[in-house]
Amino acid sequence: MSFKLPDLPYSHDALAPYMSRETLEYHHDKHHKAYVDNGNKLLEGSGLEGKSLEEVVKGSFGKNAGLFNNAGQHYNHTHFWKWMKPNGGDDKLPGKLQAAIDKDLGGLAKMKEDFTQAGVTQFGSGWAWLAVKDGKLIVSKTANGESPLVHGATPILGCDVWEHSYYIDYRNRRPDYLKAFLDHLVNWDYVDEMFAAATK
Ligand code: MN3
Repeated sequence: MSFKLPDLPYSHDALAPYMSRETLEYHHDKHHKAYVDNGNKLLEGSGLEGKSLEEVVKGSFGKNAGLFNNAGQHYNHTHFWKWMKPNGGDDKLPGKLQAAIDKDLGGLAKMKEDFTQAGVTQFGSGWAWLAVKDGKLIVSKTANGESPLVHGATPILGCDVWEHSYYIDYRNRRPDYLKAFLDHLVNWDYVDEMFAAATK
């Protein structure tokens, strides 16, 4: 198996004005492509060739930093594009997911507040997360290419808070970017799909 850059599931213009064509051209076409190209070079001779992407991420964590950073970001970004959609972020969540957010996280408004706080307080580059751990939803943050996958949990929603994800559109206003992501971009149907897979 080798890594392959997935196509965006929408046009480069589709997420404007919340995420611009220019941001997606740099972030998907250049940054994500670099993780794929570098990951493929580092996969050779690593002993993890032929494994699934999740297995490469988990197998390289703490052992092969170069491969981990690129494979981890490839995993994160592959889902990140699908965690967004045009006209996303409406608050009508699928029933089971909404019920779990109410039960484990004190409701959608509180979940958004905690997710934003996680993203704002992640110093430097990294990700804010909604994940399933031991059957329950949690909000967390990680640095660089890490994800809940290497902390015993399954990510179901993540937002990239590295500056390349928002600086063109929001300059230094990371809280505004996180608010736009949650209120206008999140594809809750894809979050629900990952939630269902993680809790079955
Ligand atoms: Mn990124």
